[in-house]
Amino acid sequence: MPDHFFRVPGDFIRPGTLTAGGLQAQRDRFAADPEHYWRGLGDSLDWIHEYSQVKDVSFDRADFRIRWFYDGVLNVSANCIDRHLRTRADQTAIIFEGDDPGVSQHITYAQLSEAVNKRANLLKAHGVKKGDRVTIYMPMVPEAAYFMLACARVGAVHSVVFGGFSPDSIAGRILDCQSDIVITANEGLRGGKTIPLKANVDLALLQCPNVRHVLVVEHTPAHYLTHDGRDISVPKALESMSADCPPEPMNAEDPLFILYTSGSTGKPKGVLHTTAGYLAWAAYTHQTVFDYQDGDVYWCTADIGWVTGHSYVLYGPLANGGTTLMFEGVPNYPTVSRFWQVIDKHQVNIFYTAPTAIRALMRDGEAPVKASSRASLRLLGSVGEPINPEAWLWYHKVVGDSRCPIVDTWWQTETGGILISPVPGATPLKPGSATQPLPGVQPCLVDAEGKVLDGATEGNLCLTDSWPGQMRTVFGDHARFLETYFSTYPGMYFTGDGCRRDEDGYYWITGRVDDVLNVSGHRLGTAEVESALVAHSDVTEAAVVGYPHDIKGQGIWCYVTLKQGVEGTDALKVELRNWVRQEIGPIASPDVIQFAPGLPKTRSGKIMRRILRKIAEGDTSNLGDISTLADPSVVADLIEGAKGLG
Ligand code: 6R9
Repeated sequence: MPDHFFRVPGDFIRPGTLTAGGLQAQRDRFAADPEHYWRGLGDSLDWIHEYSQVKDVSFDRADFRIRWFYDGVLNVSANCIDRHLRTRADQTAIIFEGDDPGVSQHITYAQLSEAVNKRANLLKAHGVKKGDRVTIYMPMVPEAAYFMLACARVGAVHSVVFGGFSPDSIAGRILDCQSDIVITANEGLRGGKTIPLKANVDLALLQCPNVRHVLVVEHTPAHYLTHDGRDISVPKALESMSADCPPEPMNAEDPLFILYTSGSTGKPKGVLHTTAGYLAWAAYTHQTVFDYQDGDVYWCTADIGWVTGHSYVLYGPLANGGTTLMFEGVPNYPTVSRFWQVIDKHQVNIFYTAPTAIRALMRDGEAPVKASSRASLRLLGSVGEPINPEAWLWYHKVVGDSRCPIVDTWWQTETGGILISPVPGATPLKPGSATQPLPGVQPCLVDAEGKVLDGATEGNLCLTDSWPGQMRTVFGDHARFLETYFSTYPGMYFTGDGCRRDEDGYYWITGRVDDVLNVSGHRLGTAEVESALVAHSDVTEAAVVGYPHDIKGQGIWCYVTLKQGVEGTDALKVELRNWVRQEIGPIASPDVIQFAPGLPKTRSGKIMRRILRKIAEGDTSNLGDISTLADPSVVADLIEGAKGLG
């Protein structure tokens, strides 16, 4: 793959776009006076009581603290709504595009204000107080946004559980954060199918006797079972609610939300984010990375159940007074042109999605994309996993008509917002690289012993100092927080990712370090091999894991999904093996190629390598929990297909 710069076309720059000079000025300001630089972010918020203290951080485990803007008082919903009403009451805040292409809705800031205030009063009427945890299990509809903001308005801590999770997963999360209110909808809609959200909650609550109330949004006409005294119909209850609920004054460090995320071990962790720092970072990064300006229509396809939905569907865009699109559906319903049709219908300027979606759409070729205009697009974004150069180039050329820059944004649930990313008017791009840290972000690469590595090198990605959007703790388990993130390399936050830094100072995330292979003493990123495989014209997707090998220590096992109509022959295996040797080198030569019609993925599209490793190791007696997979049935096929290969 070419390792050259893509320069952003000159006509991308508008008045107000951050250019190379402006970005460098920000970096210089940070270097000269960090506190003054951070104040610029704090001052972008609307405060009830101004803060005077900017930052109080120590990553030393004996004396640990992370506090930002910590003597200030503010409210997140007031920042996302009230402060815009004077100038933007009639501007669209949220565009809703339903699963059914015939359904869409524009919600103005004035309408958003009324909706959120009423729901905030509804929460209060059901006993929700500042600091209480509220579980939200909803489809991608405006009601989800209304209730998240209503929680913020009354000072309650929301815990959004992705609408694809099972009753058991819901129950585990409700119990872990001791939440006694659940908000759900009777049904969700995705790809023309209904999802029985309320019925799932009913099952979950068999394990959660502590839950007092379930507030039910009526999204479809379908009837649902009502447990008397516990379940409340939201539309009925709203009839008597006032549209005036004063925002609760919150300390900068009061919790805003909990979001559960999986680690490499144990049950999901409740990542806790607080009020001011999180919002300041979501707003700053949304504005800077997407060059968001007044009037832009911005669409992030992430579900509100993931951190990307929190920061870049909801909080960042609304803090900036933006117009954000919420899409209920899926990329291939009713047709594989759906994304591009939505872009034309709503004249979307900025489009932010995940590599897995792009690779899936690549399979169907260019025609479904080219059937749309996409003339409104000016910027494309990628998040969630390394984007292989092949997919990057397709995204750039086919979706973006070679016009639109791509921002490959690296971050995590734990980081609250983007940390490493191009700034599109300023940073020359390299396909597959998240490029450089944003101003104020201080990454470093360390070796296994914790030695900091300089220059062009490869190592484990850490952050040597805090940024405002950093998570503050694991809910209910601060010791686990310190253990997971601050013990591997004392004094630093360890991301769990491996990373290469090239001679231009560009960062290339190589994937989770738990996925690093050591083949004959050579270190190799699984993502590198995958990237090479998917660059082959017959391959759609690939997942690579290590397995024990008598001579090399670890061998390379490649699960490969072929394009439709391509036959998985032995000749093709030989060809792919040679292809990888050619793309990376002989050390990367695959030992096993297994053709796989489907890969085990979480519902957010991440490949579950843990399962693939077990299958490759021949250790299938204990695969662990596979219930969170989008399609658990692929596992049996893979076990069958693996027989006799290793
Ligand atoms: C935002 C989000 C975090 C992990 C992270 C890394 C991977 C995310 C990436 C990327 C390469 C990118 N990741 N963005 N890898 N390039 N642009 O996805 O949060 O679900 O917590 O996942 O995803 O491995 O550590 P989360």
